[in-house]
Amino acid sequence: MIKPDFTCPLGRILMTGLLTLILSACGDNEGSGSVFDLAGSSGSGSGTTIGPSVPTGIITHRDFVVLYSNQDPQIFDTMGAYTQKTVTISIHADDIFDLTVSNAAVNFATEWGTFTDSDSCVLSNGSCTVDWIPGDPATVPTDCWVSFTAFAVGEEQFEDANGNDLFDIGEIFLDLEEPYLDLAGDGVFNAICNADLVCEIIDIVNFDGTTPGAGNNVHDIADGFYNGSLCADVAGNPFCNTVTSTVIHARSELRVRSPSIPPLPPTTCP
Ligand SMILES: [Ca+2]
Ligand SMILES: [Ca+2]
Ligand SMILES: [Ca+2]
Ligand SMILES: [Ca+2]
Repeated sequence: MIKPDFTCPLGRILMTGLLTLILSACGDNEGSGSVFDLAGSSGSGSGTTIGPSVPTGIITHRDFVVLYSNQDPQIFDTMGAYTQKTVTISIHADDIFDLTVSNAAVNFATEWGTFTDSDSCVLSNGSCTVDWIPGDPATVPTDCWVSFTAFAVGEEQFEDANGNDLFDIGEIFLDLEEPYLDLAGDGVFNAICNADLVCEIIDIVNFDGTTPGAGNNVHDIADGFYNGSLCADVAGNPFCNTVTSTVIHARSELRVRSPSIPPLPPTTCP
């Protein structure tokens, strides 16, 4: 998994997911208010075979990535006047076998600015987009980094150590907390709001299971279970959960700038 480096501006653009890593051996509000169905189906992995894998149709947290049509928009002209620019925000989503997912809804939340048409889109061949424009220049984030979060129903990722396409006892999984909008850019949930009264909380989950898919007015921490469709032994593995999906999310930051701020350097591979 990519480990986000929030000390590096490029790292802050690139990704996001975040999380609590658990060894299974150890035993907003900017949300749209959408209600997700957390029910899932059981997996039936058969291990690596020659020939095409069978798509699960479920987004894995491992491959849920936010991309921007312009990762460094200049929103003020040389006279210091605000210039409205549209940035298209894309999501890329695969399943556990790196096969694209279609027909799943993805929601977006932002720290600042406006989604011009919708804050949600539906995946087609692993991708969909929303359009965003900068907000009131008087309230641009002081650090010029605008936080975004994309979230959707999906499943947690695990390290398939024995290659049987299933989550087994002893394998590592990534236990996800509820989505949030990282206003502070510190990689953790803070119960704060900004001057525009946009808050970090995105209340879309109630992990106690009484009202799955609905909010509970608090930020839920990770539940301690693997939420996914590929448990090898649901009854025998204490880390398997009968709720086989959850709300995954990707956090990202977009830098906006004036002409006095130089463009970001091009990204290079190591
Ligand atoms: Ca396995
Ligand atoms: Ca935070
Ligand atoms: Ca909640
Ligand atoms: Ca979990």
